[in-house]
Amino acid sequence: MTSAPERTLVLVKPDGVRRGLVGEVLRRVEAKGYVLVALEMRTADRDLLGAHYTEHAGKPFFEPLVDFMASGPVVAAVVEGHRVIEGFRSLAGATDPTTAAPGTLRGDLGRDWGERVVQNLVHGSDSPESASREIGLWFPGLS
Ligand code: RTP
Ligand code: MG
Repeated sequence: MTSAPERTLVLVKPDGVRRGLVGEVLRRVEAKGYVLVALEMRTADRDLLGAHYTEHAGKPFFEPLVDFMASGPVVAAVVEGHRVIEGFRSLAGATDPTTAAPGTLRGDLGRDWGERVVQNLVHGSDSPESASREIGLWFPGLS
């Protein structure tokens, strides 16, 4: 079956950058056969993070989540491939690193640090609509 390749937004979160896992995350993305089409390291401001996580606004973990995501640089990437949105979510594993399956990024490399918000190394867009919206936020110049 043929279909156009998808794009997704991947973030290596501040815990992943602090722990020196940027290369490992990008290595696994590329080893899977996905293609990096944009890549940038930056410390995100709270406006960008509020827009990025707008679906979670008002939830108890929203402010700790924004604090955590603003606590240091992240690596943002636009990644392309067939069914990459679903594929990267599968590679990342479940949100909770304690129960994320071995073999996944969060399962192999993450753990619960007992912090105010779950620190789980990576973000990946969860739908084509989210991917389009998030890529527009993080890489507004990308065609
Ligand atoms: P992400 O958006 O960062 O890729 O993670 P996700 O889809 O696996 O999880 P999501 O439900 O979108 O939640 C976003 C991030 O918020 C933190 N979180 N904490 N109950 C909690 O304490 C809780 N729930 C979510 C995590 O950092 C999660 O990745
Ligand atoms: Mg999410």
